[in-house]
Amino acid sequence: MAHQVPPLPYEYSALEPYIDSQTMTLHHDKHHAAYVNNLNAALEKHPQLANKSVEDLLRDLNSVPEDIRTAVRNNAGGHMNHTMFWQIMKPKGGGPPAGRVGDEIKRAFGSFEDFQKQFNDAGTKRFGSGWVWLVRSKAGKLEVISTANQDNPVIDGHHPIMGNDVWEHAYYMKYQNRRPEYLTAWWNVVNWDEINKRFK
Ligand code: MN3
Repeated sequence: MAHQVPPLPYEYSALEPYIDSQTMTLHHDKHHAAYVNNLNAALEKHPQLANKSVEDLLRDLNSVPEDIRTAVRNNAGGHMNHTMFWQIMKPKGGGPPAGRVGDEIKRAFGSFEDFQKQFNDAGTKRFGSGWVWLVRSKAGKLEVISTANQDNPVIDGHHPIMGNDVWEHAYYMKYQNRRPEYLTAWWNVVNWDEINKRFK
């Protein structure tokens, strides 16, 4: 069964005013769909990979045939990243993190505010396109990292707990060149319940 774009778990307009409806429509229906289509096209050449999850493909990229390795890295990455992204947002989200993830963030970063600052800084400084993440590192520590393009942290053995998309397509229509403003606004739609699930 070919990979498919999961439906958005809310309306395109649900994250207004922080993320506008037109951005959500294009981002989900066009950008995410393109990653899925390109992934399926690449995998058609190697049917033995058809039943592997995107995560399994990315965790072991060296076992993916070389002729499709870059396509899988970019497009399985794009599919996995965006599938998480829609889930870790919700209307009327935000606020300080509850549950275990809130405690662990405080322990690792000093305070929620210090964590937000580090996350926003890493997202602002990512040159070009990419993502900013909270991960549980390979060594078991909570860390803020950023990755280029559609690289998912699992490629380097980290567990992605949450991430924000800093490609221009994620914010340009509403925020134009003001990426830091988007990064700040994004905290209003963060779904801490889902992030706590991912943390476990
Ligand atoms: Mn995107």
